[in-house]
Amino acid sequence: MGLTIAQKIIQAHLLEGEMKVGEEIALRIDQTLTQDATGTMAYLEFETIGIPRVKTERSVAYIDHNTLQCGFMNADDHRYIGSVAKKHGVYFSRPGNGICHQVHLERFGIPGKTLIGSDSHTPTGGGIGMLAMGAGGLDVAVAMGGGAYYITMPKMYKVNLSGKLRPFVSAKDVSLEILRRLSVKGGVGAIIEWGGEGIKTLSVPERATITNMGTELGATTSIFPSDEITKKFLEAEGRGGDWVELKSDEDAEYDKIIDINLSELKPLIACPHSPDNVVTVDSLSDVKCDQVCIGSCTNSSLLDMLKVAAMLKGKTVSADVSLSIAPGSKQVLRMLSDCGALGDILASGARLLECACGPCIGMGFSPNSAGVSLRTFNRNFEGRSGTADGQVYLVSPETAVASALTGYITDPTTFGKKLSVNMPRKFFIDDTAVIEPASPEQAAEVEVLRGPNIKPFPNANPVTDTMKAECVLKVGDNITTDHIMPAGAKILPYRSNIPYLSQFCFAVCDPKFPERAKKAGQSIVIGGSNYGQGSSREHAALVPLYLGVRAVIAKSFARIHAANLINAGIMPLVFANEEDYTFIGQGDRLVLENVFEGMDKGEITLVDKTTRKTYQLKCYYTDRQKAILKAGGLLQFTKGE
Ligand code: MIC
Ligand code: SF4
Repeated sequence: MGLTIAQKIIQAHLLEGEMKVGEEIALRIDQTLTQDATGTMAYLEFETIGIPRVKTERSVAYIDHNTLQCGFMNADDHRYIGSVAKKHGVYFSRPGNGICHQVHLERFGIPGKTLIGSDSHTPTGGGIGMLAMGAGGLDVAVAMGGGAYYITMPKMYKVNLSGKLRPFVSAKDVSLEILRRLSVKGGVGAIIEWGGEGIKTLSVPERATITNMGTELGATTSIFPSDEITKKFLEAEGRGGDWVELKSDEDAEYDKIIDINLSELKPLIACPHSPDNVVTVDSLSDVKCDQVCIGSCTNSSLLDMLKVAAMLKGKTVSADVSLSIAPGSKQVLRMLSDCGALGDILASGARLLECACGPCIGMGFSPNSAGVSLRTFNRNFEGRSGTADGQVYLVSPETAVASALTGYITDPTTFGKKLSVNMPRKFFIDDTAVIEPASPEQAAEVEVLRGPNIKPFPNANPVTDTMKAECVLKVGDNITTDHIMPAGAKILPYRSNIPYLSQFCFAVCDPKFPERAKKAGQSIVIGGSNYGQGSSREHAALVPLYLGVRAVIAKSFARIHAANLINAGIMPLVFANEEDYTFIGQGDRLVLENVFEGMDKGEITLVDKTTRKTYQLKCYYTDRQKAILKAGGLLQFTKGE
């Protein structure tokens, strides 16, 4: 039987396990990336593991999330990451150089290589044929130290594209279409390969938009072949030598095949508060906009920005709309400025933000009260914008501009017949904002600079055979990591200060949760399906750990979050009968019995002392995961190895 592209890369990097769907496999990791909001913790963990120099082919530390610097916290963390990177062999992309995924694609990504990043949108690298996955910071730390990355062997889905996008219909609309069809759970446990004749009409930035947003499907990752288009992109980056061809075998088998005819797509929009809440743009034409934001790792490439500039040229943004533009990297900004397109953008009345995540993670530019904000981003979870009642819609850059100009949600295909931009054959290359690490000989002299915001992480808590705990919170389906551990300008600067962060745990669902959990001492959280979807932030596990959470019982879990819980020594458990979810209430006194035997059997008994009922819970832990839980988390497990 032939192999898919992902299976080929997995086969070439397989350290342990068999390529059988559902089995745990261990992969050799060629490259890692971190960003600053998850990076401080990842490097603290790397230091604790105690390996002097990274063993990957390339590891890069980016500063892109925490760039507001209201006080010493972010600046201290930047200095910490810069110095720790220098000491241990990691390249350091300075603040202002751009969003990790955009810069990594431009300057470091290589087709056929494995990449893990402490950010859920790492699959952006799939746009050039990398096997690129989001992971918790600790998994990235272990990989930097030369350790394997463990995943469950995914199913293989294929999306066959045919036709060609019409003018003003965009790669973003392809992402929204697949989300409309599959939902935010539709990609769980799968790698999505994009193929068919239609991919020949999509450039690398467009492909990267699509693989980036595959994260919102819950997919392990998404990948495009590496073809002539990939080659042209790498050549434009002066990296033609990094190109290799990658394609699936003719007789490769897929678990699911989805067909999308690009020519038939219409501009789409995801309504508040979920990326799969998708309708056509023209169905919302009476909705007035307050704010429009263009940027984020989904839509901040030069191609996107040139289209935006072409649409804005000679026009003025509606007086009722505040428009922001954040190019994805210094390279994009420089080229926009050199060709005059930046002038067209600014002349329209747009506000220029720095090359960073910014409003996407609530770092400034929050909308007004109940404001309608159209964003070219990938997530519109409730409260994420920083305005609790903000109404965030996800759109393409084309829809964003058309709407910013009219002041209403506007279908951009009504805008004109043609939208063409000239992409340069060579990109402007300037890597001065990437600091090289010290040589192994000089590394000993590098001092790691730590600020007072860095606090020790929570103590390990090995799983015990009987675990008595109170149900301190019961939540519904699709709880995101933004619910569990919110971000935003006020909280994000404290990512290396777990005690401080703990005050905000589950603030969106129930502000009293931290107090209650602390009082209970040991606790359990009950969740619905797809618990922990969204980001890779391990803080959504470390903070509950700090507050005493010992287990989360849910109908199902998102991949990265389940791994983060185990890494933190918290048991993710699944209801054997989903209906049992209904019977457990907040405040119930719960006991997990015969845990060790249950872990081996794959089924643990839960006794609800309050209602005197007994339930069966499934746990699908591998021997490695059982050992991690018994050790009290991956860090202890790794140190003890
Ligand atoms: C996000 O988009 O939610 C983030 C912020 O980039 C996160 C990482 C984090 O929480 O720091 C992600 O996607 O993993
Ligand atoms: Fe940054 Fe937003 Fe992308 Fe996350 S999704 S990496 S916050 S731009």
